Amino acid sequence: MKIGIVCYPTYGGSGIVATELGMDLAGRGHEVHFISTSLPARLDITLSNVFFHKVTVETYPLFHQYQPYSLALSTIIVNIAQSQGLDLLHVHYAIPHAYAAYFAKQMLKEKGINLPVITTLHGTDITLVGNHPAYKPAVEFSINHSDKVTSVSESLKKETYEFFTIDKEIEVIPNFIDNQQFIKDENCGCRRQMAPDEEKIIIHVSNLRKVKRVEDVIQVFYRIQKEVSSRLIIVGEGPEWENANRLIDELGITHKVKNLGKISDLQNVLCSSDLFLLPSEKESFGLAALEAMAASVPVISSNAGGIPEVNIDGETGFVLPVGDVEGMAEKAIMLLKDPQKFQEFRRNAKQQAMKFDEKNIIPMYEELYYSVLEKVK
Ligand code: GMT
Repeated sequence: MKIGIVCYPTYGGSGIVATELGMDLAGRGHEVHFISTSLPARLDITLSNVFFHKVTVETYPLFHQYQPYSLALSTIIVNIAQSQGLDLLHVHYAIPHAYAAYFAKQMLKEKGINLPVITTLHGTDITLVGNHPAYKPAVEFSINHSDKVTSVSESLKKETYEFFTIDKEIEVIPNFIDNQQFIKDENCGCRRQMAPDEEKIIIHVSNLRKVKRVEDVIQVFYRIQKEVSSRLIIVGEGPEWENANRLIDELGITHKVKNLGKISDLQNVLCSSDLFLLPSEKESFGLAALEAMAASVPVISSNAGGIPEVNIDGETGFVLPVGDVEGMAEKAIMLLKDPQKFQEFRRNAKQQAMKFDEKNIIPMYEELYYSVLEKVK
């Protein structure tokens, strides 16, 4: 198949899922055309069968800061669909990708071309942004006009039906992981660089937005380090870093917290860690938690959205109500102080990550594509 993939190029979860999916599909012999504003962060463009097409948004003073991204995107979709003979288009994150895809599809229809559109809902495109009155009707319209719609968790599917009037069946295809990438490189030296041998490594990975409740991460760690010799590693960049940093200073734990920013060697850093914290306010799935579990790291998380579908309470970690920093710290301390339970949770976490292995999940997308093509024949 010739597959077009539209995604955000950033470190956000939807871009990562789209990129990993596209590269895997290329490995299975499909021709994959990525359409994005810049090269997606994890995309290996040297792979055969993988192509990148840049969306260029022409700026003009009249537009001020509101440049017409959707217009530029639908134009390039039309061009690529025609020049490359795409069989289908898979857009990740509804806003405004499903909307731009709809208009591209209409333009192509006038040229006698039928381009099936698959939309994957990732989370904030439904729960936070999509639900806003400024966007809701357009998001609802473009979901209803996609040929197929998928969501990354049962929880997100349920929320989509709750928030919008959807007349389509939404298929749940969970996020996935390449477990092969999470085999520890004993020579990487990460652990020693992050903390002295006697300290446990507590880790949080995110784009440090408000929804991630980074201050809860700090509060939980503050309580942990009083009981267990440990260090907090924060991976990622984002708007909440200043607030988090202020709290770290106030609590007097600056010397115990390290921010690595954006890193390329996340797998080895995770493989060298002991416990992952994900206290999010909203989280449709929690790909970051799955990555930690693939590295055999138990997770202390909130019960937001789809997290409980990934992190199993009392088995792979603990799941507590959003904002319950006391409870999260208590469970973390208990686990870190009980070596036997800790090893058991490590094994469970890895086993759970195996269920989400790409080998099990990517064929679900392939089947979906074939069923869509069969329908439009
Ligand atoms: O919140 C992020 O990290 C980015 C965001 C996105 O769409 O780029 O992530 C969402 O999609 C991820 C991949 O499907 C999910 O793992 C995240 O849970 C989801 N984030 C939220 O729902 C807040």
